[in-house]
Amino acid sequence: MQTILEKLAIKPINFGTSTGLNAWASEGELLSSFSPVDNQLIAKVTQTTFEDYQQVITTAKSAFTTWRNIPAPRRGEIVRQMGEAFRVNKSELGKLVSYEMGKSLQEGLGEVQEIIDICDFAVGLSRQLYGLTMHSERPEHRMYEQYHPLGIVGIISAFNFPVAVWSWNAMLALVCGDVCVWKPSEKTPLTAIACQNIITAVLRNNQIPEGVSSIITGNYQVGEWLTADTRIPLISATGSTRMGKIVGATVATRMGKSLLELGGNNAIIITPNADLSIAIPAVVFGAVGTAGQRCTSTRRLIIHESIYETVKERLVKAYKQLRIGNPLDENNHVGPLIDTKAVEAYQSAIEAVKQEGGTMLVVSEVLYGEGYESGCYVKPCIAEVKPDFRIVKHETFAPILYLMSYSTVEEAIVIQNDVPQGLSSSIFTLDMREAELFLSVNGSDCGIANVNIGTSGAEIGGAFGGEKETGGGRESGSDAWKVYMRRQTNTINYGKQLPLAQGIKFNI
Ligand code: UN1
Repeated sequence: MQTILEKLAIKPINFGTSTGLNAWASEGELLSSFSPVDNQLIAKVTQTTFEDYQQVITTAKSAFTTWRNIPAPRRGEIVRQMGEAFRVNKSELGKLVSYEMGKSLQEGLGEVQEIIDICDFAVGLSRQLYGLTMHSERPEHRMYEQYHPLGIVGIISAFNFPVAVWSWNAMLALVCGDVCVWKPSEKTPLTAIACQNIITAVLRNNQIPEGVSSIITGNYQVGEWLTADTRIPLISATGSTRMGKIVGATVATRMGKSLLELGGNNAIIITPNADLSIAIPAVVFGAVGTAGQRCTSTRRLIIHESIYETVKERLVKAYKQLRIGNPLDENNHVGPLIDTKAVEAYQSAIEAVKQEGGTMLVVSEVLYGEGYESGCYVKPCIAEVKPDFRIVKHETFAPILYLMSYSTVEEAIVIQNDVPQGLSSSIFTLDMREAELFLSVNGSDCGIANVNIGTSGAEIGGAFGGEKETGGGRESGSDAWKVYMRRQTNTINYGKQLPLAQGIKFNI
C-alpha cells in the first residue's frame, strides 16, 4: 500500500485543505483514515479550520473569474487530459478505493472507470452546451436562451462511492465553467486527496490558477459551512435521507440550488415469465455487491407466488457459494462494511425483522477470527418478510435481502412503489405486457426503472437519481449538466420600433 500512496502523492500526514496547487491547514485537528479491510491506519489528514475554509472559498471565487472565460471546448480539452491521467492511475487509485472503502478490487477499478467515462462524456458535452432559439411574436426581434456557469459548486460525497460520484459532478461542473469545492466523506478522505492530486497536475500543466478544484475535509460541521454559504450557488449532496433533509432545508433558506442524491430501497420484481438464469445472478450481485452499500443495492425481492419456492431455493444455494473476505483478494465476492457502526446497524435491522415476525432464510452473522480482525465483516443474509414491515421500508446500508411474494403484477407494482424512497427498480420478465406496464405511468415510480437487468450498476450516460425521499436530483448523463448552469433568456430588438409583447399599446 505504501508504494500506492507514494504513486498517488499521498504523504503519511496530508494537508486535507487544498485549493489544488497549494495546501495549508497546519492547525486543524487530524482525521485518521482506517481501512475496514484490516483496521490499519492508512494515513492522517488535516481537518479544515474555519479560517482555511474562508481562504478556500476566496481562492475559488477568484479562480472562477478566470475559468469561466476559458472557452468551454478548451475546458473540455483540460478535462480530456484529466481522463487520461485517471487512465494512467487507474490501477493504483482502484486499489486505494478498494482498501480505504472496502469494496472489491473489481468494483474499485470500476469506480475509476466511471471517472474515465464521465470525463469522456464531459469532453463531448463541452461542445454541446446547447440552448434553444425561439421565434419572437414581435417583428424584427430575435429570442434565444443560453447557459452560463453558476460559480462555485459544493460537492458533498459519501463513503460508498468515494470517487465516482464526485467525478459525475466535478467533470460536468468543470466543462460548464464552474469551480468545485469538494467535501468528501470523513471515512474516505485519502481517495479524495488522490483524485485532487491527479487533477491538480493537469491543471498546473495548463497554467490554470489555483482554486478551480479544492478539497475541504472534516465532519458534518465543515459541510454546514458549505451549505450555509451564500457564495455557493449549488450544493450537490450524496448520502442518507437524514443528511439530505438537513442540507436541502439549509440551502433552500438562502435560495440556493441543491442537487440531492439520497437513500434508495430498491426492488426487483420476478414474474413467472422471468429468465431465472439471468435474474438470480442479477439479484445476488445487486444485494451483496459492495456489501449492500450502494444506494442502488437490491434490498427487496418481490416474487410471483408460483415461482416463490424455486427462486428462494436457488438464492439460498447461491448465497452458500459467497466468499467473504479481503476485497483485494479477487477470489472473494464480499468485503467488509465501512465500520463497526455499520455492523451495529446491520444487527439492529435483523433484530427488527425478527421482532416484526420475519424469518431468516440465510442467517446473519458478524464474522470474527483470522482475516476478519477489523470486526467489519458480516454475512449477507436473506429474510422472508411482509411488505408492510416497518424495517422493510427503511434503507439499511448492509447486505440484507427481503423476500416477499405477490399474485398479480399490479399488486407487485404497488408493493414496489410503497416505500418512502424512489431510486432504482427492476422487473425480470419476457412478457412485453408486464415489462411495458412496469415502465408506464402506472408502473415504477423510481428515477431508474430497468427490465431484465438489476437495480445497481447504472451507466454514466443516463441521468442518475430518484424521486421521493431519494431527493429528486439528477447527476451524470443525459441533460443533468443543466443544473450546473444558469439559464438566461435573451430578446434582441433589431428594428426601429418598440412593439410590446401581448399587443399592449403604450403611447407617450
Ligand atoms: C451510489 O451508490 O451512490 O448505479 C452510486 C450504480 C453505480 C453508482 C451508485 N454506478 O450502482
